[in-house]
Amino acid sequence: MTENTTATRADGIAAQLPRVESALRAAVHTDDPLLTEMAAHLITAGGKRQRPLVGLASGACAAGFDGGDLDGRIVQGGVAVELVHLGSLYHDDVIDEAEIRRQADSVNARWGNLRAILAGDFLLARASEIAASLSTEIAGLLAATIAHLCEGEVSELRTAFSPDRTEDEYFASIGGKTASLFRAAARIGALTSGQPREAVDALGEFGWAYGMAFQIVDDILDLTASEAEMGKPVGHDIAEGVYTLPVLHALKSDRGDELAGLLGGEITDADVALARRIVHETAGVTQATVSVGHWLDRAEQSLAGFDGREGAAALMGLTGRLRASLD
Ligand code: GRG
Repeated sequence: MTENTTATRADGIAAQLPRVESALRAAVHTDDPLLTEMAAHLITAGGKRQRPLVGLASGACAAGFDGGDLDGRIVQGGVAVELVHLGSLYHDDVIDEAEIRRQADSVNARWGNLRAILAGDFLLARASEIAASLSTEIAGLLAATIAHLCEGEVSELRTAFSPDRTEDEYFASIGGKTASLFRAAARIGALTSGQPREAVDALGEFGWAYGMAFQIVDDILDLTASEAEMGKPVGHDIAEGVYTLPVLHALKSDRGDELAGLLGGEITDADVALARRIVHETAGVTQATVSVGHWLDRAEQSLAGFDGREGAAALMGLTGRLRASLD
């Protein structure tokens, strides 16, 4: 299959995203105008809708699907997952005291922490309602995934400001906070399209490996991209004491002691810039990029049983784009 065909198929699935958008808006509507406005705030602000895309494309891996409109249950699955993602962003921005999200004011910056937490709770409640309408298994899966997100976040907090954070601790944390939701997106797409158990598991594997790669890329870009490219402040992880894969590699390099001297506690903006420069001057980013490649290889290998399926071509399009984002 040519790269062009792969890209076209990914775009074909993306053509279903407007259905996700209108269902998202319907899901957050309530009789209270303030709650509706707060709950819709980040939906309006944008976002890449990566998790619904993985869900839709996984649904399109079903045998016999050859394009056209996907079943409404697959769309609703993608909506439930995006609502959990949104809820986690509302809470995360309160935790981090972040002011900007999706190039807009964060909900906490605009309405305060109390309302941001409540609006985040509301999004999780709506996600749970939709999941329960799909099946008991999907409701259980989404609930377990919310627990994994919390575990991932708590494990990140436990190792905050620790230059001794291990790679295993890093991978456990990103598995919980990011990969678990991508895995749920893929499994829900497979379940709502009625695929057999082996297919649900294989697509879940895809989601997990893709989610790991996605978070490592996010972590690399926090160190290498500009504020304009990211639409939010960069170098944020180092300032927050979250030492990500490139930093952990750099700490093991011959510049490790120099870098460790800057880390471990509150840090000035000038020292964040210096720490970023040191990481750049080591092989840390390159080594983390190699790790992204391994996770993406693993994601692609899990699609072996879906050769020729519409959705598999779309998922391959996503891995290809993530690979290219670091070029
Ligand atoms: C209550 C569900 C819940 C969770 C509580 C706060 C928390 C525990 C978890 C935070 C998880 C988190 C924010 C992980 C980061 C994931 C990540 C890579 C976010 C950015 O995702 P993108 O790039 O963002 O897909 P857009 O804006 O494009 O959707």
